[in-house]
Amino acid sequence: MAQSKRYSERASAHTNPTAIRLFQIMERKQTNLSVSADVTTKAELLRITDAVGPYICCLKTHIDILSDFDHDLIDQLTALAKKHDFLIFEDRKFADIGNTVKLQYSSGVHKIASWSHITNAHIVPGEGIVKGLAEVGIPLQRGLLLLAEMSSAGSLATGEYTLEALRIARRNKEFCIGFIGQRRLEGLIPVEEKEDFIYMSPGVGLTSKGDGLGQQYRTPREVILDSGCDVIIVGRGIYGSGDTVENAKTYQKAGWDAYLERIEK
Ligand code: S5P
Repeated sequence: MAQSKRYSERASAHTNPTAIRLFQIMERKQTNLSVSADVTTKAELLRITDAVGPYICCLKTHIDILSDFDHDLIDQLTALAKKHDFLIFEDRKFADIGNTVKLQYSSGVHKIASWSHITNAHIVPGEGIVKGLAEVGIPLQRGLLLLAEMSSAGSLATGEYTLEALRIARRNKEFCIGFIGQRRLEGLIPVEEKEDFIYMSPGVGLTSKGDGLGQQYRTPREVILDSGCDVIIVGRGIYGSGDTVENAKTYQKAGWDAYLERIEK
């Protein structure tokens, strides 16, 4: 099972270039932390990114919440990704028919596919959404995560819906590198040989249990060790209060310690 293997071993066995890069970065920097910097100005996003850059494997963005978005921001984020050695994941949560998401991914103001190594999609529209995104993403060697589960209370992504995400990913392995979810799913339907999906899990907090708007938090240990996920996604737990750099270091250590405990089990 993938969860008992080292990230480096998984890098050597994988075929998707983005998945390989992510695993290599995780091993090199000893981090399974992705910071979600959900702020609304370019200056704040760049400041947080430069501060947490050394401690993360991946920066997660919501590019459409920025009130002063411009292409210089993309140039600067790309430069920071090179400087600190991390990937960029635009959390766009595509949710339309294949033809529409293809345009949303490649075009518009944000031109997401041109700079974001990873993006994600809901499976509500069916498999066509993956086919549409893949037409843009595969030639650029990008990776896609499917939302198999959500961290929010009352999420409808459960049961058969969640299993369908796994089935769709299995049929589209060249582009689907994994899931946004709360736990590894492979145990639920038979595992196929040489299959290795990356599980990124949001809703992670060491002190808070929720935010009053439905978000629910678990600790890095619960996410990585108990649920077998690979990457912890942390937002307000890092930039919300206190010292951003110290918080990033704390989550990096908690996530990495849980991973070491998992592979040594
Ligand atoms: O199920 C989900 C999926 C995602 S991608 N629950 C989530 O919270 N997210 C995202 O993770 C959400 O959009 C936000 O950007 C981040 C969590 O932020 P936090 O401040 O609650 O840690």
